[in-house]
Amino acid sequence: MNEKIRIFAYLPSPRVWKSLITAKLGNVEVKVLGDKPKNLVDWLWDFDAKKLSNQDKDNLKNFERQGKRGFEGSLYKTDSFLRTQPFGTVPAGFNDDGSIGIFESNSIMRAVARNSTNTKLYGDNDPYLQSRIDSFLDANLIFAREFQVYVLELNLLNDQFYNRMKEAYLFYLDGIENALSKDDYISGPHLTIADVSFVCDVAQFLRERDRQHLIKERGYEIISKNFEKEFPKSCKHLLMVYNTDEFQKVMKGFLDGILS
Ligand SMILES: N[C@@H](CCC(=O)N[C@@H](CS)C(=O)NCC(=O)O)C(=O)O
Repeated sequence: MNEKIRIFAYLPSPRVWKSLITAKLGNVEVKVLGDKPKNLVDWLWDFDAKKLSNQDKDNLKNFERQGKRGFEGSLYKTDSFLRTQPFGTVPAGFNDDGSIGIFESNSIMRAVARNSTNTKLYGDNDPYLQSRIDSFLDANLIFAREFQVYVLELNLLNDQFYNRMKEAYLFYLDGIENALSKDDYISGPHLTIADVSFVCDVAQFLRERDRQHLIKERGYEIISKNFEKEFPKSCKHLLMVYNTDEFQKVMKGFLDGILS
């Protein structure tokens, strides 16, 4: 199979899992390049991403840029990386020859789904069904963005960050719980990329439970404390989908022991 999508990112990353799970469900070839988060300072951020030596870094001073979000210090982003990835973020997706950049993990996942013959994953080529899936993905991104800020600010947690996160969590899960009262899957009668995105982002959010001591030290309770009771349909759905082969092969027990 030929590479259809390439992704450069820190690994492991639930943002990349969205595309990898979709690739498994849709039989699409995705190539992933990357390293642990702390090691990405030693990589050339490019379609042809590669690990840099100190000598390489000296020769590539013109590509040295300051990290903007989640990274401190210098990153080596090529001009062509910033042309194709205007926000300069990872995961960075590309078409097969690197001429087109695709950013935002939900959009990279959509690109994988659009390359699949399994059209059910993304609304069966029906513009309305596809747009309904997009609606869930947009709602999911707002939740995920609040969550990104929450995680980055956990050491400095205050009422404002905490309450924004709590509201975003309750709003998103309330909508998912309602959707699951009507349909077997989030966006209709079968699994779509709306479910993939939900599982990856909510699973990552639930891992706030690992950090409950820190959250308590800051004077707060974990936001997902009553997830199982408050959102029973979402919880059941999460576990059901998470336990299927394609998800397990990528997520490798990530949620084991986290839910009661
Ligand atoms: N919502 C985006 C988030 C991407 C993002 O913010 N990535 C950060 C790391 S978590 C980044 O690449 N920062 C680059 C920088 O600091 O310059 C997605 O899901 O892809």
